[in-house]
Amino acid sequence: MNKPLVSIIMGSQSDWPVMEEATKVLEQLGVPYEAKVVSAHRTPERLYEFASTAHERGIKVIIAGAGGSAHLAGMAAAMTHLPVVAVPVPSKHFKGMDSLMSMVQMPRGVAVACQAVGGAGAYNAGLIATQMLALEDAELTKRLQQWRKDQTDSVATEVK
Ligand code: RP5
Repeated sequence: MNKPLVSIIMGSQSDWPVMEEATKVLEQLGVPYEAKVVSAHRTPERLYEFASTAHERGIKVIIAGAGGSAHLAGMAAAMTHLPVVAVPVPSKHFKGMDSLMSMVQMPRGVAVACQAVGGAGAYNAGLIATQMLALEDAELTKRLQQWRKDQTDSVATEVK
């Protein structure tokens, strides 16, 4: 596989069933990615190493998914100039409302692009990362435009 341009990080292996959704558009449109477990609170040094060196490895966009008190995206964004797309993962007790609130309300000056809670948010994280990369990639732009056309064409007019 080519060198990854998108890095998908998540707080726990248990986030993967949700975060795997982010890989779907990336695979369909041929965007190379990597996926790693990086926990803000369980592996803080791994997070520091990851976020502070991601740009040197050629990563262009980071997708960060976590549940509960989900500080992963904000902490990653604090340590890199790369765009960070946040995915609130549904949590056991509050169904991801806690994750959403901890990601969406970033104080001024450190930005994360927060998506919807759960699988749709993860899927759209892959999509928006692709759109960002397409800004500087004419071939990817063509594939993205075709992908969008195919999606539009696939929507039925009649309900049955
Ligand atoms: C967060 O705590 C993770 O992102 C995950 O969503 C949640 C639960 O993690 P596990 O206890 O399943 O490892 O750090």
